[in-house]
Amino acid sequence: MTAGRLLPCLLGVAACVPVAQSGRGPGGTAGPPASGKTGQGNQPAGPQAEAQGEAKVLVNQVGYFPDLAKVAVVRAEAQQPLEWKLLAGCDREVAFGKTQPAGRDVPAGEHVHVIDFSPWKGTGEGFVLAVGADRSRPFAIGTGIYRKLKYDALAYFYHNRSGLEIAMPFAGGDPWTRPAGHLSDKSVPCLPDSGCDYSLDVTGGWYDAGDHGKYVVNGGISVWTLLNLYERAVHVGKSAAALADGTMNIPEAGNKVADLLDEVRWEIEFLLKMQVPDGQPLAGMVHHKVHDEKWTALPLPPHEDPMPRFLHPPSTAATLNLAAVAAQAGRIWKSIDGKFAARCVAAAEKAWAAAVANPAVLAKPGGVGGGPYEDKHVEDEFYWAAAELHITSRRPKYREFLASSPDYLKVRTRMGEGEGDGIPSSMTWQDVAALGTLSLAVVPRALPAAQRKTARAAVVAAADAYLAILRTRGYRVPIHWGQKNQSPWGSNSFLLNNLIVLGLAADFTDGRKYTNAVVAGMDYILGRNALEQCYVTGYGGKPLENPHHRFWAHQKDPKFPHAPPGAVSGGPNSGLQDPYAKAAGLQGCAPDRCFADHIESWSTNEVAINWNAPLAWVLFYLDEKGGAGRAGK
Ligand code: 9MR
Repeated sequence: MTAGRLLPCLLGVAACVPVAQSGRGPGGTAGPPASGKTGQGNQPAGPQAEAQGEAKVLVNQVGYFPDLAKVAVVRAEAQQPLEWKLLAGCDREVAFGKTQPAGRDVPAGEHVHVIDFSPWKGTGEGFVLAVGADRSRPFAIGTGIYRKLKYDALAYFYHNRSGLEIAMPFAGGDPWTRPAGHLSDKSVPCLPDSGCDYSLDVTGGWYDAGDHGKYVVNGGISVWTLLNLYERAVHVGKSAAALADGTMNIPEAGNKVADLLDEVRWEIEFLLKMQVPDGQPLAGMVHHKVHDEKWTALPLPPHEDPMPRFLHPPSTAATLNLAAVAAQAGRIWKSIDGKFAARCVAAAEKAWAAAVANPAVLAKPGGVGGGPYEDKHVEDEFYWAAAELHITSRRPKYREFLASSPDYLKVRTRMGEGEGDGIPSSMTWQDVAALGTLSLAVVPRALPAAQRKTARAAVVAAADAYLAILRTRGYRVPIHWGQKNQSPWGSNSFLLNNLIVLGLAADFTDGRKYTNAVVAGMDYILGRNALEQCYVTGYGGKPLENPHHRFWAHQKDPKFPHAPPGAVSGGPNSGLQDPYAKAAGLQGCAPDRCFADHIESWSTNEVAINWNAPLAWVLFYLDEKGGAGRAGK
């Protein structure tokens, strides 16, 4: 194969153009609906796929890096290899080869072949893979495929800030501007009969998801993920400049502080406000959540929310989440804003002490008006918080606690009882032990050399487990849905979190195989999956169109905007908890197909801070590895 730069055909299809630039974003006018089955049920795969006219040649619809793996998937029952061709502009054949039959992919419920066209190094737009008469959607090959997308993924957080007017130029377009939401969070009372009778100023923070709740445990993992993106870039990676001041389109740009940190501080300030004040019986504990009394209907801009809101009782999990991320913030801001750093460390130490004194205060399941975010097991939160506190403050008590934890220097690769039970993944909002070990492995001098080696080896061992899974899957993704073969709520985030582990393993070993597994996971997110669905808004030939969100509610009411580019859907969820998904005929779906790109499908198609945070992490990582670490927009 010859490598070289390809000139796109004048009449060729331009791939990889954010949809917002081609008619359906800032102008607020709807373009043609994505082809495929948007808004309808997805039947089980297999031979039916053909009958339904589903595309057979599945690619990352955004693109591939010239120097990293390039893998596509073909739905095919054939046992023999098939011929494939790579076409550049004007259908010029530039490479060809034979597919590799890969058998039945269990989560997708269909037989597939694999095309590995990694040797092709040519760049350009509008490439197409063809197998017989079947053609893929067009895609790009280049170092810049994620250069804009990675910032769009981070812009998600500005768009979802509470307590601040979302204004131009930061909003990226007039339709996305809106008045500040929930200024009444200035004084939110305790839930009646919940054991306290004060009100707190809990303004600010990010809305959790499509709803207007703010939940400490989900804020915690989201903050950690974004701060880990920063710590990795500074200590292990080569792309800190890409996160520096002036790189993001936010009001704080120009204040000499890395923009990523400015964005994350918006949430940390809110988390600090959730701590029970001195003088109260549970001083130092942290309220689990603040949300509306009842669920509100869609659409609803945040500033028009009429519901009373309440502070829900403190929990040990929320308290340890604050302890962990405030400790993490304390070390990061030390050289940037000493006063803020000291405030964070003090809050973290106070939270730790309160959690030790109240080690089993568990949030209740169920409830109305907001998510429960309940968690029966908090040993993992204790370990995570102790790790962050140890790294930051070096007090012997944290080190002693750490060393006695069963999670010490380990990275879980199987979710325990609770969310995603039995699924091979390392972390969720509910299962956070791995976060402690990842910080210990990333931050220099957190541990003596021998222990640090053990922590890094645990990261690599977890990555090896995910790599082994990838090899068993026809779709070549480093995850499956456990023995029960059931995708969990937010399945895309389980995958994205595995990609973080794989990415760090590559950092620690220079192992290209791990980086290529990260590439493979992102290929799934961006279209190489059973539904040929790009799960991110504004990108790919079949972009996500209608996530469940109270403001980005264009599908419900055309006066409201579409989602801005860069938001990832929670993705397939075998649970099908929402009535829309149930009524859409999804029952019996193969787990990778239990999804509806419809605003009403809150259990398969919501967006959330803990899902966009790992999306941003992985995109920055890949842009560094495959795009030569270019800084700036
Ligand atoms: O992501 C959460 C998922 O793990 C839970 O199973 C589910 C039900 O408790 O809640 C999900 O989180 C939602 C939260 O409860 C409310 N805001 C939207 C969140 C994303 O769907």
